[in-house]
Amino acid sequence: MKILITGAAGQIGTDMLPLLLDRGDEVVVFDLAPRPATCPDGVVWLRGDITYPEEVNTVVEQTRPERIFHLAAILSATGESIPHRAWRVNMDGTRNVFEAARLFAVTQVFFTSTIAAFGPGLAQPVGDDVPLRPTTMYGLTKVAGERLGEYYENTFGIDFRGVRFPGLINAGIPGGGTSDYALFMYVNGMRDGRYEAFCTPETKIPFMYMPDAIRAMLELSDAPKENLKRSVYNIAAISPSAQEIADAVKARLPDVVITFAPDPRRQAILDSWPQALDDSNARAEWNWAHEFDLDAMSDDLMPKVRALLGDPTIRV
Ligand code: AKB
Repeated sequence: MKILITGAAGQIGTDMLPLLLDRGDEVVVFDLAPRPATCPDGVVWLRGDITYPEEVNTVVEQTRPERIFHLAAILSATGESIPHRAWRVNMDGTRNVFEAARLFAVTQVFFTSTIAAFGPGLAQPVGDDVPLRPTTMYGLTKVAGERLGEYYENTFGIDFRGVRFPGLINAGIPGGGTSDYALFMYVNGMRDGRYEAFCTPETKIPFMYMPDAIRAMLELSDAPKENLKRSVYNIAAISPSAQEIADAVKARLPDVVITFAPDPRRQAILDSWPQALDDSNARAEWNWAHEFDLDAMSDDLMPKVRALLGDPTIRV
């Protein structure tokens, strides 16, 4: 199957590309960034700006993918520093993707939403069908993206699907998210022997290891449409406190020093997000089940981070 991925130079795309090639998909990437050295042979890498409809239309018209995985987005922390650019990329870019899918008969558009779509004060664990009152530009653009996808499905017949991702952790370069404190504990802890987290030790949000996240996208994308009662699903895996993550790193790196110095601005964002998600609909309708708990993730992640730190082509 021919698949177009927008924003594949980011956290998810980097790990997703080899998995798609391994299962025999034909993969085209559309990203503002140049082809990274890590990009596997066989991937067609087309550079362009998601905010320009003519560029998105040209790529979709020329490549004619069956499915688009729309990953291009500016995340929460970066989005708060450049909110107007975040609107352009996340809102205009998403509209451009749906419009190109309509114009050139793309069967399915897969959208990555987020726990940032939720706002403060919700009963825990947070379900699929609660009021969505996000406090960040990133979060509100993701809520709008969910509703826009449903509009394109209901109005133009595009098969729209998506997941609300927890904070994602992979052996990669943190992507400008407020949830990145977890990944920094591993990467900076291994690189520098220390890390000062910008949150409190008690901070608790949902997290997911990248192999689980990518498997979730592919399983939902391939699920029989008749089994699905909604388009966008909460998916969950683990909800460790920041202290528990620090303890998991320290259990494997006894000399690492992880301290906490909360940044009020980023702490307020984290406090507005769910502590835990109810993903029972995903588990019932398309058999979602995570595989990595905190220990299994830490055991698999840390050797990969060590290899990343030793790679001269990658600056972490
Ligand atoms: C972020 O921190 O902005 C993202 C997210 C939780 O969607 N990782």
